[in-house]
Amino acid sequence: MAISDHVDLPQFMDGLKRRNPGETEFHQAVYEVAANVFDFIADKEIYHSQQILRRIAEPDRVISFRVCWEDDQGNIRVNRGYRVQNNNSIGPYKGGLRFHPSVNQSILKFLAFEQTFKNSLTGLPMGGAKGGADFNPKGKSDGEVMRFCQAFMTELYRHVGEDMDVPAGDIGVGAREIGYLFGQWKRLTNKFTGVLTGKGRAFGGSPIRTEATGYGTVYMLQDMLLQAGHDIEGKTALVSGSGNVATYAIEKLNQSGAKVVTASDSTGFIYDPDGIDDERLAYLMDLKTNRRGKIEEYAREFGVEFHAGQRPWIVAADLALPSATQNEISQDDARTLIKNGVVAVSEGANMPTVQEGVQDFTEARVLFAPSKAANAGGVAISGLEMSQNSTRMTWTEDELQTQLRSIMANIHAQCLEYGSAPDGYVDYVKGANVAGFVKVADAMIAYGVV
Ligand code: NDP
Ligand code: 2IT
Repeated sequence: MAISDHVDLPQFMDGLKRRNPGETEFHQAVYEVAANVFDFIADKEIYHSQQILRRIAEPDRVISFRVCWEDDQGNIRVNRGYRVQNNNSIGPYKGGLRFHPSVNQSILKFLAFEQTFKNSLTGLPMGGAKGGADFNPKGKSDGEVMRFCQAFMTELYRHVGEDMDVPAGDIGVGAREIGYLFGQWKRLTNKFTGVLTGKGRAFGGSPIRTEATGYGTVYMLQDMLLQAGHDIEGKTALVSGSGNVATYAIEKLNQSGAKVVTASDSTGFIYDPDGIDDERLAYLMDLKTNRRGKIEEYAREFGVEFHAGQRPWIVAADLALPSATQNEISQDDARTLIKNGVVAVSEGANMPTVQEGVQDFTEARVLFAPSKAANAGGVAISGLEMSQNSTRMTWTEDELQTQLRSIMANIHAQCLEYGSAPDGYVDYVKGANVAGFVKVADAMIAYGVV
């Protein structure tokens, strides 16, 4: 069949939407990749004839199950759990678990699809998956969270394994939840293996896994700025979120000499014009991670502004690191950031910018690192946690810091290889999509039709 006989991008997207009705986040994630990949494969018959993109955009399997547990009042509660195993061409399925009331099949399919390309960019042998539940951990006691995690793993355990599928944390799943999940896995299987990453250091967790995503997002920012002749030192940064990714991004930004003036949660954002220094960051981490409070308390504690129900993008700054959730930068937000002179955006969260916003950043020649490149540091250290568990060894913190820095530099280099435009601008979106695609596609071709 000649290339001209194959479907074009609009036909491909029409088919995807027809087969996955209403799954808007999934459509968005696939479109972003397909737009670049269609250009790249225009003259490469093998990728067309083997239907590679069509195959990657059809998850290997979507598992959905009932999770039944008892709350502190003795009421029976029912949630829906999922695991989307998108693609295991280059390694065991790998990706986080999200516990949030908004979780649905569309969101997990988008995340599992993205994860496939992100994991490929790390250079480590990991396929893509994502899972979670529409469980809301807010306001639940530790006992309720424990019983939920145990009920969730009681079904999930039959679908995961250290060489099959290795989950980790994401929104609403941190050290506490991973501990409960691993404890239940161990009880059900009578095995002690690296079936989850992000574990506590006392039971097989890796040094710097907690810091890795936020740090990596800043390393990507540093490399982009350096490539374009800018310096991070002295720049003002907006961060959204105040969870795992956001707080360690703030820590690394502080270490790099930038000033972070915002942080947020689902209730609004704080604006601290003097900067969230290390002391205030320690307060924020304790508030959000240990006390599970609302960010307004930070504003009260330090006498700064709290903007209820708003996101930080209205504040003028040089750098933006969206690190809360998907689609948190609307097209209007992107335009406001551009108008206020933003130089670079590094996405800590997964797909935090709407498609039209990404286009506006690109047209305005803003340096823009998409999530699959920028936040890959977390899953990269997860991959190294798997290696350490397999060999029953623990590497030193210094070794892992060096590895994380070099993995992020390598991702930056891959983006340059596939995303450099003739005018010198680097299209990191294109670079990441194509570099992530090639490895997975070539493995799939090697396997034949499976
Ligand atoms: P956490 O649960 O630790 O923190 C999430 C933060 O985002 C909280 O401040 C939360 O506010 C806020 N948030 C969550 N949902 C919404 C929403 N719908 N609207 C507004 N604010 C919201 O999660 P992580 O830091 O782990 O994850 C943040 C992002 O980073 C996600 O997109 C995740 O997929 C991505 N990511 C995470 C990795 C990791 O290693 N953890 C790796 C790569 C990407 P509140 O406290 O009020 O709920
Ligand atoms: O989106 C992500 O990369 C994560 N939530 C981390 C996945 C992992 O397996 O560490």
